[in-house]
Amino acid sequence: MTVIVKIRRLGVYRMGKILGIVIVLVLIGGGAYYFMHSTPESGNQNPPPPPANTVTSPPPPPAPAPSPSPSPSTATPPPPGSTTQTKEFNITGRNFAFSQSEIRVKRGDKVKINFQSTQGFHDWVVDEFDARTSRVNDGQKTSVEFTADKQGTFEFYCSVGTHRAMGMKGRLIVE
Ligand SMILES: [Cu+2]
Repeated sequence: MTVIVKIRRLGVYRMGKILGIVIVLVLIGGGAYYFMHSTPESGNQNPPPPPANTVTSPPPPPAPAPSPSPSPSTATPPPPGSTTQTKEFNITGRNFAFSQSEIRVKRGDKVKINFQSTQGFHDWVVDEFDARTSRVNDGQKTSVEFTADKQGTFEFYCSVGTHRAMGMKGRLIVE
């Protein structure tokens, strides 16, 4: 009985010894592994870049100065709705002139021309806005409406015969 116990104890002793050796080997191997992978390889280190690189590198382009918000008076459409108003003009025509030679409105305005002939056969026309009254004789009235959606100075005239060349014209100024 005691021999078996001794053998068993010996076996346990040997098992423990082997286990201890294995643990030591694992620790050594792990340490070696850690050591190989954590140590920097000094031979492969790149030399620091020459200082000339930083000297010759161009400076960053200067940022564009922030410009104040532009006021494009001619490029943007007029604000819708609220500021639009109808401007009405009463104009008469005779041989050979209009009662007024200049009409001034704001861009985006609706324009209404009430035209009456006091002498002769006339109309009132602005080509750029496709605005044209009917032709009327002495005492007759007519009218035309259009939107002055372009800025500039335009000529209004009478398209009857040679009336325009004879002086039946004027300026429509859209500001
Ligand atoms: Cu005329």
